[in-house]
Amino acid sequence: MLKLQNIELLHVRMSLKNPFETSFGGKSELNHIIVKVTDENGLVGYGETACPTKPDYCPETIETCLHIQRDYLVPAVLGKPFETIEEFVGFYGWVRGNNFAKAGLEMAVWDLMAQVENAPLARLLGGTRSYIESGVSLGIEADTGVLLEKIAGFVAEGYRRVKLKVKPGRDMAVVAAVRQKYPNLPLMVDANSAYTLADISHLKKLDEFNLMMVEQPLSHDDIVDHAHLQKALNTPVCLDESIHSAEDARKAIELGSCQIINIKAGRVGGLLEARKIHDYCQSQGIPVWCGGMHEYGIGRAHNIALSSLPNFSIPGDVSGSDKYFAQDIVQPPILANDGCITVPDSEPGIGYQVDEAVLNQFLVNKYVFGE
Ligand code: OSB
Ligand code: MG
Repeated sequence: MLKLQNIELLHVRMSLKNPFETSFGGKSELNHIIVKVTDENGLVGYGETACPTKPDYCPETIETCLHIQRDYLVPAVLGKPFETIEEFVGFYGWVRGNNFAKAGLEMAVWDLMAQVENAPLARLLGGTRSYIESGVSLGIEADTGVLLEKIAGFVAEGYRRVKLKVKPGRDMAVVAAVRQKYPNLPLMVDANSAYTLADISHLKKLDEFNLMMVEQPLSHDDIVDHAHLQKALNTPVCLDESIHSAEDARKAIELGSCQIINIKAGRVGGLLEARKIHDYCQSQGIPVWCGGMHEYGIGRAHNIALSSLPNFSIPGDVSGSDKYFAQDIVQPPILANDGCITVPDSEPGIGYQVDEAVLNQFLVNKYVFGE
């Protein structure tokens, strides 16, 4: 039996090494919430709500996440005994949406449960990989020469695939330039909903470039138009924003809206739902990969554990921390070696230690509940 005796919500602000631009805007500063849970025996679990500051990727923001966590999720779970993760998420099953807010708390409980079981988180989840293949997601650059230089650096480091952010006006010519220089590079694009069905003939030009996939070309909440688009394209469509649950995945796959799904624990409310999507996709022959939300070391460690599941068969957006931050909040530093990240398998839990000194350096606010 488990029981959360104390919950801390830590608003931690960090700067990205390089500003990141997507079709909906740019950012250089992150405001994530580190969720720290302590059980009756003093064991501590960590999770991360890696929600964007502004409601530009999803409807949630750092402030809505704090509101939902403080006013609804924490009161629903504090001090309540539970045996399983299903029972735990059931405490707040009546809360609609707000998946990033839920995920930070749920992931902290997974870390705690792994420690109670004395097992690495990857093993508790059912992971089978000893290392994960890592890719990079590169923002839109005003100057294609700058983008090509960045790609050269990451390719030299050994990263296994490159994802380019695209938008109307910064798409075909950019992809053509990258393809010309790297004819065999595993390459894909992510449009973050920048196009509509009126752009079908334009998007068909992507088929020339032998891309692994095009991610979320159409509306953030659509699965119907994506099905029309997928019929017209040879390039596989991958959904990100549109998928919030295993039910969403089932509907999208039944409609033929995509051939690949990007799984982010935050977007789907936690690791339990992420694993359900993984399992359903596996049963349907649909490969998945782990997306990223510029996570700090805690969320990144959870992503590594998730990516160790067998159907995560395509390199994802989980890169080494050094791509994003001058200094991260966990030890040892999370690094890719020849494009691979080792899945921690010796210590119980997420397998990285939180560096409280660094975390406190970036701490903006702290909310403490319980004893
Ligand atoms: O659409 O996958 C996305 C970052 C923030 C919000 C949305 C997305 C992204 C990324 C970066 O592509 C992934 C990463 O490097 O963590
Ligand atoms: Mg995406």
